[in-house]
Amino acid sequence: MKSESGNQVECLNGTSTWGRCIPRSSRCNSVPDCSDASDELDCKENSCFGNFQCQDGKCMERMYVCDGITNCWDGDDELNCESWQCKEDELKCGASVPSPCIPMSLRCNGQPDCVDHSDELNCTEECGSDEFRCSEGWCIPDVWTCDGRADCYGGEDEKNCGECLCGVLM
Ligand SMILES: [Ca+2]
Ligand SMILES: [Ca+2]
Ligand SMILES: [Ca+2]
Repeated sequence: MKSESGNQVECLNGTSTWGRCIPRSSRCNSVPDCSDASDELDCKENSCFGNFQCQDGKCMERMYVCDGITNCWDGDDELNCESWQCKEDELKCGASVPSPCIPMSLRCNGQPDCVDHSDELNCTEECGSDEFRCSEGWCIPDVWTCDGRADCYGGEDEKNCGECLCGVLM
């Protein structure tokens, strides 16, 4: 890395998909963000900065820890999830185990990031006139109802859609 200050770090060659710098959280997450992958250098020595380190040394974003999917080679990202603690700028998805900690910036961004959609709970008091309220509380555009894909956690946006009127040619 060239320099690190505040919430950004500068790529060695100065180019990335983000521009000259990348967010600090992308440093040592095992995803190359700088075009020269300089953000993934010297990561084991530095304990992956704010990210999670697998026992084999691989780094990854904390939101993949205790998300129910094994990401570390030996599965240690899904161990001891009862005691997995979120940081101050993170949100715990639901109360079940395992449940991951996601960045607080994903709360109320209009897109469910937690499996149970709890990050989109209680975000707006009312849905707009062209929106549908899911029972878990988040609003989806009307056009997402009856589009054949469940967007609400309980799938109620795909209920009461009217049955296909087949059989009229009998
Ligand atoms: Ca990275
Ligand atoms: Ca995982
Ligand atoms: Ca979200």
